[in-house]
Amino acid sequence: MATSLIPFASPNSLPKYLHEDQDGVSQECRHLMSSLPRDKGWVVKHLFKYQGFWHTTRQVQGVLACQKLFQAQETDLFLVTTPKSGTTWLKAMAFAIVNRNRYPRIDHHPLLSSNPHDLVPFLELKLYVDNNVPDLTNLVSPRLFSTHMPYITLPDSIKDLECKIVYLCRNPRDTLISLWHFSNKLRPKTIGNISLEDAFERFCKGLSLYGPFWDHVLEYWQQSLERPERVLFLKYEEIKAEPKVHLRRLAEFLGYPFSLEEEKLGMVDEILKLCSFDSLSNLEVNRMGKLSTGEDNKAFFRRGEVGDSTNYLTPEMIEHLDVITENKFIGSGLEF
Ligand code: PAP
Repeated sequence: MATSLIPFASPNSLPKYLHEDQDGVSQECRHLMSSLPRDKGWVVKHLFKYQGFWHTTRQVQGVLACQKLFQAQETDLFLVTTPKSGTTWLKAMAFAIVNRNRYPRIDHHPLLSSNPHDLVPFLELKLYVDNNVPDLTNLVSPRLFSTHMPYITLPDSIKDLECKIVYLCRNPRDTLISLWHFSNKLRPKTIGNISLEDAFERFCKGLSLYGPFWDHVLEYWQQSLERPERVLFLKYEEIKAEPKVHLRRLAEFLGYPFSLEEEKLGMVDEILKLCSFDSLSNLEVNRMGKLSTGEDNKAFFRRGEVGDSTNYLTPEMIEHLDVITENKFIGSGLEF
């Protein structure tokens, strides 16, 4: 079984949502956190359980600010994911679909010079992080936002206005391995190493960023069954297996279906190529650049494959995870 050989990041290079000092944390947030269950984090010292899911200190603050201040518009589109389930890919595809009339020239496309995370901002991790009050007045309609927030935590206006939500998840084995690698890249030296065994144990207990993984997925699965016109439920593995089918589905759901003429011109293939792992990960901006929130862009591109977890997890670990998944999803109609 492989262990991480990735060098530690310095604490200064941590994105804001992982800062642990109390300086920028509001009184309200500190007060709330003192009453929340807490446990050990993978990257930071502590995670806090808010509304049934685990967050870092600054995430709790971002979530609270967002719940209080964010006002959705009917035309807004939300991309929701469990961490490491293909968020970067989904952002690229949705951005390219929705903005294809604004950027008809693929050779001058914003995705060639900006990381998808800078084009589709996270609500709680970027816009509202640290109690920031973002100026959203210049955003063109439809506004595209993303979040890892569980359904229960979404700001009321998103639910009240019945905004469209695209939810993407990935099988828990590959999600866990991707999250473990990502955590290794971000973790400061001061809190030491996390073994894969430790990460596995915590993930299985539900103790991971925005975990329990299964509860997060089930909430949105349920919503997609109850209101399919409002919540589109996607799986990373299914997009990998049939990219064209799912890109078309995504475009239709978002309200931007491909016309016959666009189909004939090969637009579906062009967008898929632009957003592919190979194209995005080889761009200068994604090899050398950093996000405005501090992470290296390259941290979001590793293998981009289905099944890499078998290179890390023992057969016993895989079986254990599969049993948890089966038990959690029993009767839901959902499986991986
Ligand atoms: P986030 O939730 O922190 O934003 P996210 O983009 O979901 O991260 O996770 C990165 C994973 O998506 C990586 O998976 P891996 O660790 O198993 O390799 C990354 O390689 C993969 N990924 C990024 N871009 C693409 C893409 N264009 N196509 C397919 N997979 C991708």
